[in-house]
Amino acid sequence: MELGDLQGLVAVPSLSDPHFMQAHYLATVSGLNRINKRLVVRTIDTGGAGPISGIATATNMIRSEWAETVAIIASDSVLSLNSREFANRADGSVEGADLPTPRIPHGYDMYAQWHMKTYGLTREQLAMVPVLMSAMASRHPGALCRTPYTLDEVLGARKVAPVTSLLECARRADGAVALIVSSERHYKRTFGRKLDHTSPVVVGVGEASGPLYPPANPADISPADFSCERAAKFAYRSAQLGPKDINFFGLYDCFPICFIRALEAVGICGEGEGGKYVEAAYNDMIRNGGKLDVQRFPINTHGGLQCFGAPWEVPAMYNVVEAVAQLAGAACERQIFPKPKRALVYGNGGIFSASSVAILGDGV
Ligand code: MLC
Repeated sequence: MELGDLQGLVAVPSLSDPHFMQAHYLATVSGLNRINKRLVVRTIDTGGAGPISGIATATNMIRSEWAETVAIIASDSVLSLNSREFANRADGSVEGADLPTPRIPHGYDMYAQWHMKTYGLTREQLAMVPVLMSAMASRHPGALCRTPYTLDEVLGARKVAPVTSLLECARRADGAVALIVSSERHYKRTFGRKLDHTSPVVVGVGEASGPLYPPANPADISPADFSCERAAKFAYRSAQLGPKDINFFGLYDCFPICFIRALEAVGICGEGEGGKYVEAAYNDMIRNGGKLDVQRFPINTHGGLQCFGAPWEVPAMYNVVEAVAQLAGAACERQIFPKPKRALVYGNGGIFSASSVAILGDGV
């Protein structure tokens, strides 16, 4: 494809370099608007859910025949911002929240404490999440974390909030991903062949919303505040599939509680059982000499936000990139066998404020 072949552009906002109507800005500075006067452009602001909401939007543009090829762009460079500036902008994104600074980690921490009280999640189970994710990341050449953590290292790291240490936070990073979604007709015309087992397709999408930040009183938190269950239900329904049909999961994990809730929401385990599921996977890994088996734990094989890296609203796109690699059988030493036929990717925005789930298939 050439730049001028693009008929649609979807972009998510950037924290480090914000622009009014980010997608229009990108289309203008790249010259895309001049090359294609019929370009359809949209900025999506659902926070970290943005890339998956972008897939929903691109798919709708194609179904409505506004465009045959749509690029989804996510980019940010929050590692290049100095720490104080990052902290100010990140705190500012949840303006009005009655939370200590850093507000975002404290917001998730409040939900983690709620889960501990409600379902018996333990502090160790939370800390096992980055241990598992670091084992995954150590196999990916593009990940920031290249050495697996031990449980003691995670628990002993600098405390950021009451039940959150530094190693349990989304890891600030610079990064960008562009994804092109096209119609089946365009695919056949461009590649001269039908969709096959190496061509990923979008088979269903679901979205749902929650509040921008937690209630001032933790007693007011309820399971209905988490929108991921609803988004997953809509995605499964539109794909006419269920959790057992999925062979790879790319779950948003900005903090361990987000990952644990996601395990429950997408149906990998029951409500309130995410901590036990993580502990079982951790024990399995320890019994296996510290090697995490991707066949038994086909989740975030790239290492997720805590260990692969988290450039603000980009990271859900890394879930998609990893899903595409797994579906194409191109995930190298991280490859799940037999090659997955269906993948679920989840993006979460704000502090459990937006959920977008997409189900991808392998084109056969
Ligand atoms: C930081 N470091 C880490 C790390 N985070 N190392 C491993 N794993 C992590 N997760 C390291 C840095 O590389 C650096 O190392 C040192 O710790 C200090 O990092 P810092 O970021 O400069 O420190 P500080 O200013 O004190 O801030 C720490 C922090 C901050 C945890 C408060 O990084 C933070 O707020 N992180 C969370 C980011 C966040 O909230 N993202 C959005 C998630 S919500 P060295 O060697 O250079 O000293 C979401 C939804 C949405 O995703 O909509 O966006």
